[in-house]
Amino acid sequence: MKRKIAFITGITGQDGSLLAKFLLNKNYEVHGIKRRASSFNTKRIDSIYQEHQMKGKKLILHYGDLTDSLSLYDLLNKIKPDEIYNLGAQSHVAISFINPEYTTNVDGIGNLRLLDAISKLKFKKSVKFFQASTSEMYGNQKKTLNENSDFMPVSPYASAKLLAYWNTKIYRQAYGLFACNGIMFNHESPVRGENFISKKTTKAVAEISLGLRDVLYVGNLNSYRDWGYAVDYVDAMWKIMQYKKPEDFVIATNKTHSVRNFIELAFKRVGIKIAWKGKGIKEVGYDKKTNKIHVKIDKIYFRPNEVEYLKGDYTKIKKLLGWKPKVNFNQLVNIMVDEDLNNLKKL
Ligand code: NAP
Ligand code: F7E
Repeated sequence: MKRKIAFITGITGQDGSLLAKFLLNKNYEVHGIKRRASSFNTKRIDSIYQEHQMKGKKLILHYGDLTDSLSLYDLLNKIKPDEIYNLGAQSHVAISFINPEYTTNVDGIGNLRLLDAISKLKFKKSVKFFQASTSEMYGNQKKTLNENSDFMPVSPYASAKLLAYWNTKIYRQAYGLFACNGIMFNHESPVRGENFISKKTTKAVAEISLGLRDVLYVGNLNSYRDWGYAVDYVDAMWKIMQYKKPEDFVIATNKTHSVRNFIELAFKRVGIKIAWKGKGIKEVGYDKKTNKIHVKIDKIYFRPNEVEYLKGDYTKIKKLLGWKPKVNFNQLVNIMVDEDLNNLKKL
């Protein structure tokens, strides 16, 4: 059987690196674009990196950027992928308020550049396309969300992703492309970017437990997220692409927890019981045994607009594709804290 070829944007990110490993295990040839940077940005894929000169290599990296239409079209035409996973993005919600135009260009128009390039390929009917859509598109609704829920974005990140979501549907309808949206709720792993609350917390907790620092500074403790394990989510992406027809699916756990709860569980893993005192930005989290303050609030981490509550209903993907999350919230926090502790002990 012919080896399948995948093309991944965002291969150097959390999901892209996990997906590349997943697909290589399934015997795919995997191509990915990396951005030119002044220092190497391939840390997450170093363990699977194959020298350019290696014969029969299965992982091939190309310089590319979602803001550069010409190179995208050329690459797709040359590589002739069976499956395209568009995971590249400026993915930080808070930073999208600071760099809104850039975020819209990469996350919104980047998707359009790819879809339009695909629609002009001779082999467009045999290519499958996955768009990394997001629960942020729902905004503030305080209810369990599914594929039929309304979208009410409240950040430049979310509105850019909504543009991409709609164009994915439009190109599917207009040109008959096999193009799907995975509407993904938050998913984390030890290779999560260090300025997302999960990784920021577990790394700080590991450092605090080893006496390397004292305090974790955070923003809103009271928002709720539906947090899953990224390894489960790349499996869902692949399953969506193997389905007999292109459809949109929510990928979630149907459970929600507060940021406060995440922090408490992370400290619990290293034997510290966190209690809280004070109000608003004066609130602090302290070790119940020693009274030492380990969590403080810094208003720099609050957003101009916040999504307060997210919980997703994964009934559709379970029913049609047999997918369900394998790792629960507690296990996820423990996996991340343990990995951060191990990494620090290796230093
Ligand atoms: P991530 O770790 O931030 O990775 C983003 C990737 O996009 C990185 O490889 C980054 O390259 C690349 N990138 C950024 N700007 C680019 C550009 N102009 N051209 C090409 N590539 C660019 O994000 P993630 O957590 O893996 O998320 C993957 C995708 O799923 C993103 O589209 C995100 O918006 C979406 N999503 C994520 C979640 C989640 O909870 N993780 C939930 C819903 C949707 P560098 O390594 O060079 O920075
Ligand atoms: O924030 C609060 C913050 O930045 C989670 C991205 O992958 O998931 C992610 O977006 C919550 C928010 O993720 C800090 O205000 C408190 O309520 O980890 P986060 P996010 O914004 O939910 C969605 C689904 C995506 O699509 C995105 O790409 O935590 N929070 N204190 C904090 N957040 C951060 N980053 N840092 C803090 O200090």
